Amino acid sequence: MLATQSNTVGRRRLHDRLLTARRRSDELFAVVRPAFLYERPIPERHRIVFYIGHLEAFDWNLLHERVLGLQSSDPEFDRLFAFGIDPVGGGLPCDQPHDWPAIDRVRGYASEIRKSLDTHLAEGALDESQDYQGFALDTLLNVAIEHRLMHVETLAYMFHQLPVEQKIAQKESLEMATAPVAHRMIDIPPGEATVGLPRSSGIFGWDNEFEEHSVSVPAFAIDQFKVTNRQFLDFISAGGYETPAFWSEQDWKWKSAQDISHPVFWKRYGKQWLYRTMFSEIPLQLDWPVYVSHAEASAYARWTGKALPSENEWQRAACGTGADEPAYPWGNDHPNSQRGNFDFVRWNPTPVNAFPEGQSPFGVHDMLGNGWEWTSTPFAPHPGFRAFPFYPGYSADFFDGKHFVMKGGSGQTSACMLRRSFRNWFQAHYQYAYSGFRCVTR
Ligand code: AVJ
Ligand code: FE
Repeated sequence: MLATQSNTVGRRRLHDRLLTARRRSDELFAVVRPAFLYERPIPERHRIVFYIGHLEAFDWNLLHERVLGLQSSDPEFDRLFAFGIDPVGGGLPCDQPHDWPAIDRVRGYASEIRKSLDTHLAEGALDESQDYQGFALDTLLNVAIEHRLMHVETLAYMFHQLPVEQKIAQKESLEMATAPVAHRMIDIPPGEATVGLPRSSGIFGWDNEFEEHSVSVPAFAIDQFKVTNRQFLDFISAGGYETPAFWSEQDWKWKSAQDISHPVFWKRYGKQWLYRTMFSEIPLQLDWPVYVSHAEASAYARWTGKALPSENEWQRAACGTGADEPAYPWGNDHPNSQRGNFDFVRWNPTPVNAFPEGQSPFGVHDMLGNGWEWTSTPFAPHPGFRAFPFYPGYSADFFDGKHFVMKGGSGQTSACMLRRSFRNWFQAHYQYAYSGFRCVTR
């Protein structure tokens, strides 16, 4: 009886979190002027309209039959918005705006789903003790919530690429004065770090976060701060984009074919550099972290004679205290706005030294928030990995040696995904994420 009551309370709390996440995604879509909802700001991704349907289709496909025993009234949309339209020939997608249903139909589909899910999730009739393919209802609800919140971040940086006239400007707090950044490296002695999440913890995690394991990490030194736009400008001035020796063969080919000569967030204006914020263009902010692809980050690292950290090194520098490792770099307190730039407080980065209260036990700053950090580690399963049976491709589809682990988080990362085991990943040539890096020497 008691167990059932607390489960019901837990479900209500998760349902509330789902409603809050929906408000976030609704607010974000409202930033795009309606005339531009069929645009595709990033060539590799879908048109914006897809995601309006996708967020709801995902929740529906996960829950309607498996948990709620409901029939779908629109299986065609369920499929369309689960995956979108496959690019023909494996290249970039080439679907046209008119290939997609009218916005009113998409919105109608979305609101029907919300109504139905909310009615049934709020009912007391759910059997809380039941498991679904071995997973509790809580797990499925967390999957729905975090899936949506991950898309809120990927949509934010997708909308970042939309021309400013196509967006309704929101207030950007850009002014944050900090002391000049004094870069240095911090020695991390050899020792242990704990990577991954134990299945027994009861903490929600995605399939790729399990199982927990201990790694022993040789001595290395790591940048105290993320690499800044100022430092990256030095790389550009030194001819970084024109020197093949700094690039792997594949990365050089990509850079040359795409004619890339600076971070995608920068814009050359005569002899001046501008920075493209979410809603404006401002002078390049030299103390902000640079956001670049893995390829550009690796080239910079090679130029300095350093390297990108491995996932294990990153974990060791963030929380690897040996015993009783903290939940976050700063300790066990829940994330709050003094600890770093995350959880949607601002649209843009801050200087890299803005959050001394977020530093790790070794004194490394800004490890959570203000931009993900690329690692040198290809995305691969931890020992003991098992794909979620209700979403088999979530991670496994990307264990292909072409995706690299990113750790940390950005201004648009929800606090719930700052847990130490969370892993993000993108391809080496993906320039659009809020993702920078720091370097190591060994
Ligand atoms: C974990 C951010 C790489 O956006 O491709 C959303 C998350 N997967 N829907 C992505 C995701 C399916 C994923 N990342
Ligand atoms: Fe998705």
